[in-house]
Amino acid sequence: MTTTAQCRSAKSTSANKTHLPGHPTSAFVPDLKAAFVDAKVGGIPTYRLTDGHGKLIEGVQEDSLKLGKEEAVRMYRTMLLLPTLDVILYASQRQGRVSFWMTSTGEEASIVGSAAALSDTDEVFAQYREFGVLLWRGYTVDNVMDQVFGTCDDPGRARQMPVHFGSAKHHFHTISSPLATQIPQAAGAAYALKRTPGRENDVVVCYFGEGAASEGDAHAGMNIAATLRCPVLFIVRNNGFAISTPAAEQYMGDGIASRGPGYGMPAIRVDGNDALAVRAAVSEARTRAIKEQRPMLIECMTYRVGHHSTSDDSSAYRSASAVENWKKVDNPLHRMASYLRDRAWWDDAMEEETKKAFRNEVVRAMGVAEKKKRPNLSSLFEDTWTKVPPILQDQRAELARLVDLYGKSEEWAKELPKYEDAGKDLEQWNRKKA
Ligand SMILES: Cc1ncc(C[n+]2csc(CCOP(=O)(O)OP(=O)(O)O)c2C)c(N)n1
Ligand SMILES: [Mg+2]
Repeated sequence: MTTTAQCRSAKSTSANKTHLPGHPTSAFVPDLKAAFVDAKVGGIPTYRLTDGHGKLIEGVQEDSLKLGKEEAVRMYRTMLLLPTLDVILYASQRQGRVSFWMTSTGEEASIVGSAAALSDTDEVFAQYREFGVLLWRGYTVDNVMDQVFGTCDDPGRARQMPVHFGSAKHHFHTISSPLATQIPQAAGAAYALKRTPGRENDVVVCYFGEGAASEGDAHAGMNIAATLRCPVLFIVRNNGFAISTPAAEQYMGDGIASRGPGYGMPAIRVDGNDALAVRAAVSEARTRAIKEQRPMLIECMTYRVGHHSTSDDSSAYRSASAVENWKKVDNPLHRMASYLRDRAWWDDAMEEETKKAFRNEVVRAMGVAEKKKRPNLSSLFEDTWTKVPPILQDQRAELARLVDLYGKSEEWAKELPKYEDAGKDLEQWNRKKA
């Protein structure tokens, strides 16, 4: 006598598909060699619309770009502002005026091209090299300087080191240094977004580098986004390096795009130095993410021209001549400028004028920020708790005591006036005086 379970098992083993819950439609094969799969490195193509000189590739219809003069010029101007800020802030760090900076040089097309494809209310979770998205959304040079110099006008109240931008107004979540933490956060935010009435047409956008993609959090975030069908765009900037680790040592698969099918999400590899291709790819991914309610993976292939940060010297692990070469090949700024010039949307005079105006604006804003006060000392203890807990009350009282005790010493007397209220705001918390 046979049981029902035995019958089912007999039926499934004789069928030509697995029927098992882990994968109900996998075909059975008896050939051991054919049963192994191996990802073909380089098998995923790279989407591009313009060649290395900014000319549309044969067969690409200009109309299909849906890109008018105004937006194209705005894209290029935003791309140009990035290196202006980079050059001046990088030099300022060397002069000791700023403590830290990270450049975007070489990656302008990936950053601005993607920003241009988003809605201003899409929620952005960035790594640290994508603050160009904020510039695209209207964050001003003064806002940049308030953050970098930690002034009393910084909405983050000077609590983050430079580059760790955040702006609720611009739907840009505050950057945090530990790599990849933004990936599960983005998945969670996208899950919340799809359950929030009125946000049906928004997505979450999560930027990260190919290095961060090796973190465990990348797996956790992408898998949960796929299984819960979260509308999130994972935009990877594959810039060839994770500080000193070259991409060739970062992964053995076909870049990061190959992971899309592994998680069950559509993926595309894009020429990240082609602003028009990045814009088109992100725009399509965004439309699909909303319509299909699922995540999308976009891998932008680009090159980090600058050092990793002001704390790095990349000559220790790559040759200066390689960098010089990459500055010329497929240069994102040259390609975009040439596209505009070919349509008579841009010329030498505009280029000169814009660069000069940007330089003046950055230097002006820097001078203003440098003279501003820092937030007052009491602000250190505010915002996290509705009611300041006893342990922080004790610390605040201790700081008040120290300011009272040492405030007139030479060093403190020099420092305190740099803060709003010059430390006087703390007097009310000094228990000895109260
Ligand atoms: C969890 C964690 N590990 C290590 C670091 C140090 N670190 C900062 S940036 C970085 C490289 C990241 O490279 P990638 O993700 O490719 O971004 P890129 O800097 O190239 O834009 C490393 C290792 C860190 N910030 N957090
Ligand atoms: Mg990288």
